[in-house]
Amino acid sequence: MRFLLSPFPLILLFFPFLNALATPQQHLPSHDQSKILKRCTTNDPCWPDAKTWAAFNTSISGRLIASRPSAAVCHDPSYDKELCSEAKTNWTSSDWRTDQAGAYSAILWEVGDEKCFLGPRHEVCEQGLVPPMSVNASCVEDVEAAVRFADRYHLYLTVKNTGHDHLGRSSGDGSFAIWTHNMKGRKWHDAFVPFNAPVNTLGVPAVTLQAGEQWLDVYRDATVHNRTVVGGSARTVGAAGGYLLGGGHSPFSYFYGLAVDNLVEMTIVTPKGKHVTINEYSDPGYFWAVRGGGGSAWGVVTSVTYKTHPLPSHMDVAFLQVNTTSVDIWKEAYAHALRGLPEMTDAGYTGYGSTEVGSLVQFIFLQPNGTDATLERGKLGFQKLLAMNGSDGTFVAFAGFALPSWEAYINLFLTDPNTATNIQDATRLLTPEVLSEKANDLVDLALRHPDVTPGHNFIGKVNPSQRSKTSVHPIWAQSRTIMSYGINWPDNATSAEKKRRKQELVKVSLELGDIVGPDSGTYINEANPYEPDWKNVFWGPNYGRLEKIKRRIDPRGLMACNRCVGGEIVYEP
Ligand SMILES: Cc1cc2nc3c(=O)[nH]c(=O)nc-3n(C[C@H](O)[C@H](O)[C@H](O)COP(=O)(O)OP(=O)(O)OC[C@H]3O[C@@H](n4cnc5c(N)ncnc54)[C@H](O)[C@@H]3O)c2cc1C
Ligand SMILES: *[C@@H]1O[C@H](CO)[C@@H](O)[C@H](O)[C@H]1NC(C)=O
Ligand SMILES: *[C@@H]1O[C@H](CO)[C@@H](O)[C@H](O)[C@H]1NC(C)=O
Ligand SMILES: *[C@@H]1O[C@H](CO)[C@@H](O)[C@H](O)[C@H]1NC(C)=O
Ligand SMILES: *[C@@H]1O[C@H](CO)[C@@H](O)[C@H](O)[C@H]1NC(C)=O
Ligand SMILES: *[C@@H]1O[C@H](CO)[C@@H](O)[C@H](O)[C@H]1NC(C)=O
Ligand SMILES: *[C@@H]1O[C@H](CO)[C@@H](O)[C@H](O)[C@H]1NC(C)=O
Ligand SMILES: *[C@@H]1O[C@H](CO)[C@@H](O)[C@H](O)[C@H]1NC(C)=O
Ligand SMILES: CC(=O)N[C@H]1CO[C@H](CO)[C@@H](O)[C@@H]1O
Repeated sequence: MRFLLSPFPLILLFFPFLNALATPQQHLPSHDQSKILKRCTTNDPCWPDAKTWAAFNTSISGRLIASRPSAAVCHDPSYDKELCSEAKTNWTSSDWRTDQAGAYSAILWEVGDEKCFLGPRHEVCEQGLVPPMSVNASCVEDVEAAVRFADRYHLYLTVKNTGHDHLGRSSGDGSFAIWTHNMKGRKWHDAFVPFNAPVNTLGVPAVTLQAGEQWLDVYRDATVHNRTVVGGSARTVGAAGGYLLGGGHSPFSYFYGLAVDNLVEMTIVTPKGKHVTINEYSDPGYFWAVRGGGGSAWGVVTSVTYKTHPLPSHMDVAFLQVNTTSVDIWKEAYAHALRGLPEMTDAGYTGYGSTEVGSLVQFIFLQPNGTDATLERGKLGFQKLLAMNGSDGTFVAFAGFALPSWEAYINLFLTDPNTATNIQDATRLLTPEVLSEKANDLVDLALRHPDVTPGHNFIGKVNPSQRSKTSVHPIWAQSRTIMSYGINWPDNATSAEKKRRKQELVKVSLELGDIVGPDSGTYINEANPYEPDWKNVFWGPNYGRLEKIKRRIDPRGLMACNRCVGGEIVYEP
């Protein structure tokens, strides 16, 4: 076993995410790619009156919240000295944000094109994209009541769990929200048999999570049960909501696939307001759709049951860090690093990476139960990069160490950074062929767009055995990394500046699409919120079947979100 502490500064800028303002399609000139969402918002005369809301509130035991943006407590008329000071201290805290109905992790999906920041008390605080009414759901009955109310009054319905979404799918201008965060609960099973399974079906070790569970809590509890679960590399991301519905990548994906591959059953309130249990026996089409179909398009998930796995005996961790002194050398180094990823991922490593154009490339790799031998094998991919060490002021470090447990890993490395920023990404999944043949093009793309920063929200070979049972883009069976080009802006950026950057990101998506080819795709949870060719890029050949199932499950089109199956809301850059 190698030493326990990293010798390198861990400035790991994982997970650059999303973007910007964006108004739902219904407020914009129509666009040939989209239909117009015709549902009631607070801005419309068909929005229910106060009496109707009060009666509804009573029917759900007073659980209706007039939700407000997270900085509202710092402005009149809702100024509160203590809460405002707490807001200032915790502004970038992921826990503080996920505990509020009206707070979102990327500030741009909270404020939209309006303003509500931590400025002076007299400054305005506008509602932005925060749903003005939210149900603080505590049980299935609350969810059923809310879905039926939304259907009856024809409301624009959104579903918010943690508010981490990168595509703005959990907020919505003038919408009515179901907030699932407080639906907590975990039940561990030694031998779980799905509902309606054929007799003699063998049970599997599993865990049932209520809709509001978050990964850190699940991992900690799993450890107590000597098990682990295929989940995100994050503390506060939801374990039973959007993460799963979009696919869900994990440090365990090399061995056990995506989160959707581990789903054995789900309970969900359908858009028709009915609570049902779905699995591969009870409704195979619907079950296939929720395993990658994304966002709130399919109903409101109330619980999920995942297979569990043995805890690793230890976690092998490795860092690769390259410091360069010029753009040309950075280009060469980064291209070598990209070409090395297939070898490293073949050796069983998953990882995350970030860069600073011209000066830095850094990756963290990890492998449950990895050994010196697996690391030596993976390192072979980086020989040309390692050979650059020492010339032209280039510094290359590569070091591995072992942590004694998964818990030690999560305690040290699970951080939820980039909160309250305006980051958004253009992304694609890259195959070994693209990585080895197109590395220079991928690096040049970043240099043509000085505002973007390349990075990797996930690196890894994903066990493909369940791929055909899920609706995620089939490219997941081959891909070795998510390549992302992130863009950001300060909160005080002008509308024109924001628009310019969003449009630039669309250009990056198009150029990236040209490099990887039309059959490639991306991870929908970490995609450009303004992806132009989104149906194809998000789901490829699966989109047609998804759309058919959507029409069966949601014939009245109650559940719509940005670039979700059905396509009723398509935010414009
Ligand atoms: C710090 C950070 C780390 C991340 N790490 C990873 C990672 O390691 N692996 C990975 O795959 N992804 C990761 N992601 C991306 C993550 O998968 C997405 O942000 C995802 O959208 C989060 O889902 P959520 O339910 O927590 O968030 P939300 O924003 O609340 O919801 C996201 C979407 O799911 C819908 N939704 C949520 N709950 C329900 C429900 N009960 N029923 C129906 N629809 C629902 C919402 O309407 C919305 O469309 C990370 C994101 C962040 C911010
Ligand atoms: C709903 O009712 C509760 C309890 O009476 C009340 O505290 C809350 O403010 C009400 N919500 C709204 C939006 O009026
Ligand atoms: C939401 O409900 C939970 C209990 O389920 C309660 O603890 C919490 O205070 C409520 N939040 C708001 C904002 O009403
Ligand atoms: C977990 O493993 C430890 C050590 O092997 C054992 O003592 C403990 O009883 C186990 N816990 C459970 C819940 O199985
Ligand atoms: C790691 O090793 C443990 C203990 O031998 C084993 O139970 C577990 O299945 C292994 N996990 C992986 C991912 O190899
Ligand atoms: C490499 O870059 C990182 C991040 O900028 C910095 O912290 C570190 O000191 C640099 N190392 C060397 C050897 O220059
Ligand atoms: C790169 O060179 C530096 C300075 O000589 C050395 O400390 C470091 O270990 C070398 N890196 C690798 C990966 O060998
Ligand atoms: C935004 O704020 C920064 C300082 O915080 C300032 O330098 C910059 O000029 C401001 N930009 C605009 C467009 O107001
Ligand atoms: C609600 C909340 O998360 N509050 C935290 C804000 O930050 C302070 C200081 O870090 C914490 O002590 C609070 O718990």
